[in-house]
Amino acid sequence: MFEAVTKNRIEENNKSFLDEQARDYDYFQEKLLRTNNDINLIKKKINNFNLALPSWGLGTGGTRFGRFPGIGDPNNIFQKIEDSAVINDLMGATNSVSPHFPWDNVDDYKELKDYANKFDLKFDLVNSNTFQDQTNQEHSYKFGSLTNNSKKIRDKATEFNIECIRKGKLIGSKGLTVWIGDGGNYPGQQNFSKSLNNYMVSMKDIYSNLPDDWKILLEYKPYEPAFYSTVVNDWGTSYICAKELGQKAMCLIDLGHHLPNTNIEMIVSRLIDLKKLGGFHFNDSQYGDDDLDSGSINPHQLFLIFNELTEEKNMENFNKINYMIDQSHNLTDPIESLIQSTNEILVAYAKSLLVDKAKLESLQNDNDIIGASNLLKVAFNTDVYSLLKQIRLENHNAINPIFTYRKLNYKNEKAKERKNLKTPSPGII
Ligand code: AFD
Ligand code: MN
Ligand code: MN
Repeated sequence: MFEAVTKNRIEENNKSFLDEQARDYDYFQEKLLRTNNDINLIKKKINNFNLALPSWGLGTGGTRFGRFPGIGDPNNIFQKIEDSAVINDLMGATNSVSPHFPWDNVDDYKELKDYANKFDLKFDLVNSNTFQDQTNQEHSYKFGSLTNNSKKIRDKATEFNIECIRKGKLIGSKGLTVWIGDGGNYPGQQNFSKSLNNYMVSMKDIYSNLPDDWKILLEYKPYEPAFYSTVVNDWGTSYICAKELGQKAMCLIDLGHHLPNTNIEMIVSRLIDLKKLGGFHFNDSQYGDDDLDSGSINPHQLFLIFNELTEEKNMENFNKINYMIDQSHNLTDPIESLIQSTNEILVAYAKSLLVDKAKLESLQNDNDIIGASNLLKVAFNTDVYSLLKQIRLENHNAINPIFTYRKLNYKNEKAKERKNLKTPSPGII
C-alpha cells in the first residue's frame, strides 16, 4: 500500500481533521458503551471486509445516447490498476480488482499480476464478455452466446469462458462470473426451454474446466439488452442452474438486476439458506439497471441487505462471499464515485453490526412489530461516519478521502500522460 499515494501525503491532509474526528469519535464511543456493542469487534469485522473494484468502472461510462469521457481517464488495465490503488490507499477497504475480458486482455499476464502486486492489489473474480462482438469477430453474438441456436457460436462462447479461466489462473483469481446478454425482444423469437437447456450444456462444459479451488458465479438479470425475455432472468433460475452444475456454482446478486420494488434482502436470505449466495454486485438504482453509486438512492435497502448477511448464523460464511462494486460513472470522476460508494457500503455494513440480533429475535417472537422495526431504525439512524473515519485514521488511510483526493490533483496530472481516447466504453449494460 501507499505506492500510489504516499503515507506522508495522507497524514498531511489528515491533520486538519484530527480535532473534529477526536470529538466525534468520543461521542460515538460513549454512545456505544450504553449499548451491548463491542467496538473493537466491530472494528475488526470492518477491517476484515474486502470489496473488489470493477476494472470497467474506472473509466467514464455512458448511456446508449452518448459518452462524455472525463479528464485523465485510464486507457488500459495498467492505468486502471493505478487508479484502483489510489482508492485503496485512501480508503483501505478495496484491495482487489475484478477484470473483464477481452476488455482487459494483455500480452503478459504475469507482468499484470506483478504490476498489481506492486500496489498491494490482487485480482478478484474474472468476468467474461460474450455480450459484444469484437472487431472482425467471425461468429456473431447478435442472437446470443452460450445459448445461441448455432452450436458453433455456443462453442465459441464456451471456449472464450474457458480462456478467461486460463487468464484468471495466471493472475491469481479464484473464480469466474458469467453474465450473458442472451434473450429475446419478441414473443415467439426464442424457445424458453431450449435456450435454457443450451445454457446448461454450455455451462457444464465451462464448469468442468474450473479448478478445484475456484467458484463460478451465475449472474441473473430480468431484461436488457433483451427486452422481452432473458435466459437467466431471476434468482430462481440462477439457483436452479447453480444447483444442477454443482458445489462450485453459486448465484450472484447484482442490486440493479431486479424489477422495481423487489424485496432484495429477502432474496439474500433465501440464497444464504440454500447455500448458494456467492457474490454481490453493488450499485444503486431508481428504475432498473441504472448502475448508480451504491447508497446514493436507497441506503436503507443496502442496510437491510447487510442486516441479513450479518445474522448470527450467517457470519461464519460472511467473508466467503465475493463483494464487488458494479457501477457506471457517467458524470462523475469514477475515482470519487468509487470512494463514495465504498464508504456507503461500509456504512451499511457497520450499521447492520449495531443491530442487536438476539433482541430482534425476541421481539419477533413476541410479535412486537413496532419494537422490532424500531430496533432496526435506531441502528440505521446511528451516525457511523466517525467510526469509519477512525478505522481509516488508525490504518493510515484518509480521514476525509474525497478532500485528500482532490488535493492530489490526480486526474489533471494523469491527463498529461494519458491520451483522451474516444474509444467506446461500457455504459449501462
Ligand atoms: C452488466 C452486468 C455484468 C456485466 C457488466 C458489464 O451487471 O456484471 O459484467 O454489466 O458492464 O450489466
Ligand atoms: Mn453486474
Ligand atoms: Mn448490470
